[in-house]
Amino acid sequence: MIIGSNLPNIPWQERPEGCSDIVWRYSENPIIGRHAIPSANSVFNSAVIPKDGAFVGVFRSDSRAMEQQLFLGKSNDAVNWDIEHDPLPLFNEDGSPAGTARGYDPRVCRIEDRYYVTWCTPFEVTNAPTIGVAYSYDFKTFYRLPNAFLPFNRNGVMFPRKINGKYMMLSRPSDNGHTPFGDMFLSESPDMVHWGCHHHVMSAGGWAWTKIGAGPIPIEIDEGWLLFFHGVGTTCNGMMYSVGAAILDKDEPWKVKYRCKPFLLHPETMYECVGDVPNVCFPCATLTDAATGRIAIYYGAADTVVAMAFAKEDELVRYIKDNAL
Ligand code: BMA
Repeated sequence: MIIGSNLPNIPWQERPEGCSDIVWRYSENPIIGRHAIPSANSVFNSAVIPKDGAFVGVFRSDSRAMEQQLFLGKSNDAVNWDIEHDPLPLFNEDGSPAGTARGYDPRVCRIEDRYYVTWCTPFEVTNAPTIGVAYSYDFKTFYRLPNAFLPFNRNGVMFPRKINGKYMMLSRPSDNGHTPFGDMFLSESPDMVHWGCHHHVMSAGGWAWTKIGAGPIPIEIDEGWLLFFHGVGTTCNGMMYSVGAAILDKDEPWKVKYRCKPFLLHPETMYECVGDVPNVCFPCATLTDAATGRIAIYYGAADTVVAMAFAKEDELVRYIKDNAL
């Protein structure tokens, strides 16, 4: 059972006839093409969230000068997106400009009256990757907070509410390059500025033998937190990014209750296997409807376009438990 809002207007398609997959793709993928912004070389690894009966999102685009920036977008149906042409401007909390949101792989999380964006951002001076944090009340003006961690870190993913009075964020310490290792950790904060009390959550292994990283904001369910993550295996031909899932403990979410042994989505379509970086399915967001248990998953495909897939919470939870490591 999903603990959350009823959102009957999220995108949905029933599982195709004859398909027995637990996660199945949208038939009209990709939903966002590589030139959805005039300056774009690619639009991928992006995050969406409901707002006022419609949907908003933060989109990663690599420009034709190969600058990595974040862009705001909006949509009435969460399939057809209107993405702004200029990168997201940031402000300091005193209202002074703080540049644009340079970086990649945004996640968006609503906590109480704020929308938080976390993304992989170059740390001042060094340009080393770390987790940027900004918040907005209206999804128009975003205020930048201090970076959450020291470099090098990627895949900062917040929980949508405080747990035991603390904000919590998953992350994946990394290196300055393409990182041939990586486990998932969880850090706590009393104020969204100071992050500590670090816990180990999951190690790379199985089909994700090189590294793993949290994907969309964890979904609260009756038995804990449903977490989609990306996992990477390295072959003689490079890295493959697939999607897996686990269920974390509700009150101590660094404890993994069940981790699904098989992956749920693996690059196999043309738009996942061919692009700027072949063989990548990189999930950054979900939309859920508590009443029906429907889950729409948004993922970047081949570092080039945005695609969507679907799952039903009850089937997925049963599958994770029946196939737990
Ligand atoms: C990771 C990030 C992701 C990307 C993936 C595959 O390190 O850069 O944005 O999707 O590599 O290239």
